[in-house]
Amino acid sequence: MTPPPGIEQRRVLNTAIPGPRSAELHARKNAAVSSGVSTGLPVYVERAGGGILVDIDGNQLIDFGSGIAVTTVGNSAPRVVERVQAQVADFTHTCFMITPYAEYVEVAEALNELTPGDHQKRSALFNSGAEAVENAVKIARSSTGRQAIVAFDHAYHGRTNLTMALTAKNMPYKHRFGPFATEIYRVPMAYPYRWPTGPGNCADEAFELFVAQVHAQVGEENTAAVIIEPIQGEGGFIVPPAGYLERVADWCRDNGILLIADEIQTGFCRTGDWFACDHEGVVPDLITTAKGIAGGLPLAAVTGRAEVMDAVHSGGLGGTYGGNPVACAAALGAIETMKADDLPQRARDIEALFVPRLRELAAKFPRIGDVRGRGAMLAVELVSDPGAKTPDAALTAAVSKACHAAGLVTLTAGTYGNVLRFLPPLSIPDDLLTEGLDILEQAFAAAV
Ligand code: PLZ
Repeated sequence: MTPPPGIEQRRVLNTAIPGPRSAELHARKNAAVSSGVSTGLPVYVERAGGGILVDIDGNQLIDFGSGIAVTTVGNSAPRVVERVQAQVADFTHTCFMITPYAEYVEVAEALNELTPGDHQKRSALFNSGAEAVENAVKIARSSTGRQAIVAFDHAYHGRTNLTMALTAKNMPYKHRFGPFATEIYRVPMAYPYRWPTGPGNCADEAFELFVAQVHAQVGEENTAAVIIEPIQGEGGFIVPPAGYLERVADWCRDNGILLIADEIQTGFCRTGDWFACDHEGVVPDLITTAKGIAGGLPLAAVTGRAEVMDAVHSGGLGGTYGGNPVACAAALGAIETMKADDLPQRARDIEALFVPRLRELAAKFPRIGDVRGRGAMLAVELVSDPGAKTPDAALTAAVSKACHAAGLVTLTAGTYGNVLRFLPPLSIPDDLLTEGLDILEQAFAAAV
């Protein structure tokens, strides 16, 4: 992939991280912005592209975060920039619900073609991932005439009221923000590393528990939908065992329950396929997408079976900005880039480069309890005691902090805060990946 012109693809440390200008701006941030909005690494960014973030002190950081899995095609990817610039000069907004435009229809057509399954589909566009999830629930309830929604332990679906109810983790997402939406039920997740009787039993036992709990505590005939992230994101990059998703999908179908795949983090080439469901041959009834879809502009979608999507009464779905023309233009540029540059393959190449290094690290540092993920969505889970698998959030924070100080942007995740996750933009060159992994290794050596 060609990075945008002008940003040299190399790490540069001019000052301490964060530098003095960032520190100054951060003081202004603290005076102007609600302290409820926190920042993981307060370096203030001026430009970004390829695999590099340039800050206002002239430092160049290696990006292993993609703004939480958003800049899959890279920041300011050339085809995104070109389309957005043209669109913003043509018109910026009409409201699709009033006087529509072609770009929205083209994005819907692309989603219907690219998402799993070759059945008839329809799409609707929104602004954020949480809004897409809310609408998927509305559509599922409307089309089934049922109310209950089943979500999983460790799930993350957003921060709005309904999606907080779907999200599992209290701190920081839900604490003191209740009461939450009703008719949401939670079941155990198939989490191989932490499955009580061992990873080998996880698929069967987790599936049996899921079926038994929905039957006993909700009732199949009351259940509109089961919502699952095919690889859980914020919850800790939990990859269910092979076959588990397919069994859940089959069981849903047998019971007239819709399966909603939340591919907001996993979608659009991130995991080495267009969608994570593709890897397992699973075809969900509804799929939510956002993040990587539009190269950094806010856009989200629900795509699903035509008869499900069309069951909603006319005018029942919408919003002032949903499918904004500039965001749609960005999506068309991002999708064109994914196709032209074969980004699913690029994500698989990143996995091939990354995973052996992570396994070597795990052999060297036994407090890396698990290495997991797929494509360019990879993680290590850290424990203080490998036998007892005691989560080690302090070590995770220390390693992440050391990476930041060395100019590598890393993110953490996990219900227990003990997962280091890696989500590089697919536009990052190999030598920056290798350099980032060297920094990670040094960070472990210093912290353990
Ligand atoms: N579903 C699977 O990963 C967003 C959240 C960051 P929005 N994940 C990043 C934070 O702390 O707020 C996400 C996701 C999955 C839904 C969402 C929500 O997407 O665009 O943030 O609303």
